[in-house]
Amino acid sequence: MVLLKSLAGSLLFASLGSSFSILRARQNATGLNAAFKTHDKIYWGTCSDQALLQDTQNSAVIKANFGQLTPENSMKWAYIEPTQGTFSFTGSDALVNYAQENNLLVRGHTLVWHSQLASWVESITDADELTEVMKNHITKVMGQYKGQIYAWDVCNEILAEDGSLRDSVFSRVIGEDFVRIAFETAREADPDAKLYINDYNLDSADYAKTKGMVALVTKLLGEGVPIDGIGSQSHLSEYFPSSGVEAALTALASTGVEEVAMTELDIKGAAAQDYVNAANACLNVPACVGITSWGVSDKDSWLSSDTPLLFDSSYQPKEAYTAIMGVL
Ligand code: 9MR
Repeated sequence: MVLLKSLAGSLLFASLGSSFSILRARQNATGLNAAFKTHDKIYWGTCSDQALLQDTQNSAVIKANFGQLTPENSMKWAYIEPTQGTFSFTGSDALVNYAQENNLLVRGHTLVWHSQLASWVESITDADELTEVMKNHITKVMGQYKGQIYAWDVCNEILAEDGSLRDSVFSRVIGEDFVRIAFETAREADPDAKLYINDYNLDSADYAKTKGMVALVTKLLGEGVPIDGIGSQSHLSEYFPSSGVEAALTALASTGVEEVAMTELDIKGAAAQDYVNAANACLNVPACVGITSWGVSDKDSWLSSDTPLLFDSSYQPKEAYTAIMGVL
């Protein structure tokens, strides 16, 4: 009898448990990330950092709608290695911990970038010294999060608008080879992370910079440089409209790179049709694994006055959000 009772109890418990999890699954499926994932994509994410993750309204929207986080600033060189050999992981640890607690993927951003670079790096003039500094930076930062990062922006914004290599301390002092060295160092530091080259204004297949990116990645892949993905930041406006994105992603994918992603999506004015076009662009390009919105609320966008995001300043979903959910 006791046995029967406990058996009945555990059956009841099991059935309650499964209806709870079905309910939870249904609730999750109402969010943007879950809806996007039903189309064979890996994530729809956003950027954030410690202060915004502690904001309860912001955090609630993230938990309900996003499946991936990019640190907006905390992993940039100026913050993470402000003086040589001194690493400050407080902000980035907070983001990675939040992501793990909430089952979110992380895109690491970014290792080699001319901007938000520590001034001590800018003043290096010796190629061997800068190579060692770059390798050490990549190894230490990636090592801190080894096995915990889905993808890393290894090189960010290294092209000029005409498609040539941008002038930076890295290109000036080391030459183009800094790109190969950076990717090879990154592969060694965390073999499981997808390694990305990331840039902006790659939103039109005909644009010189997009062509330059296609040529560079094709060449580097031919030389065996371990690049897994091309990130197209996707800061869209009248200059780079949503209508060009699908063809541009297709061109980037034609390099033979394993995956492409829209890594910093925002759209001036946030017209519903523009957001639908952007979402469809990723949906229609098989190599596109995901979209990252560059922020949650217009209030916190770097382009706040352009109101470019999916949630307004009061964290309410905008028309563009509803339109995307309609498509999904
Ligand atoms: O959104 C970021 C903003 O908070 C910073 O002040 C700014 C500094 O350059 O960087 C912004 O993020 C940039 C990203 O790291 C790289 N692509 C362009 C983004 C918008 O400027």
